[in-house]
Amino acid sequence: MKKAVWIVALVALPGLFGGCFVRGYATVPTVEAHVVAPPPPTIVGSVSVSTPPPPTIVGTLSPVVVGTAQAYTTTCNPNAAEVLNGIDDNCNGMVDEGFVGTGTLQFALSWASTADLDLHVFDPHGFEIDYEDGQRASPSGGQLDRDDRGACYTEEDPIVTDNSENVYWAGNPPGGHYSVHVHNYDACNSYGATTFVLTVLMGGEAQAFQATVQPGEDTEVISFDL
Ligand SMILES: [Ca+2]
Ligand SMILES: [Ca+2]
Ligand SMILES: [Ca+2]
Repeated sequence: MKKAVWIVALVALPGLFGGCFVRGYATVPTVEAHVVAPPPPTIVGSVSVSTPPPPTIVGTLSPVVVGTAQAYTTTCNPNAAEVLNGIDDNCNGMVDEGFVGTGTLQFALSWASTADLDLHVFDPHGFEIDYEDGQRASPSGGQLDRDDRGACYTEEDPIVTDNSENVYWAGNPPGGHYSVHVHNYDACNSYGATTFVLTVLMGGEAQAFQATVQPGEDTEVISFDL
């Protein structure tokens, strides 16, 4: 076979034998580096997170006083320590933070007698949030996280000088009609009416009201539309 014929054969061989023709030299394979990002760290255990500032929500706070409640003037001081008393002591737009939950909407009830008062909040869906099992948290996100029993059940709550109940929405509360009641569930060793302060806080703005409630009485204190 002549030289030209051999060249044609060598070129045609890979096609004839399924591409198995091996040339007389080898190429060095290229190794591509694939960098795989590590998975995000897994947080084990609890993480201490400082209390965030209250989120702002759309709407204005304009409670309607239904009963005999009067506006109650509170004072605050940025340098004061927050204590459990139903008001914003340190002017930071949160009531009793560190003791109870606070958020976009909060209702804080406080009183000084030994009676067992109860805070009842009716949300726009008609759900009644109160101390009873199954009613402490509403599907709309509201919840009662503190129920105080005055001096009635000192075995459960031996401290009777910091009577306070609290209902709050951590996220945005639903729009609609709200109604807040206070019930003098049991006078215990109190005689006559108990004076209380109800503070409503929305988006960092607080208003406080003062009223009295007789033993056994259930009174609607404020209502408003959001
Ligand atoms: Ca505060
Ligand atoms: Ca306080
Ligand atoms: Ca109570």
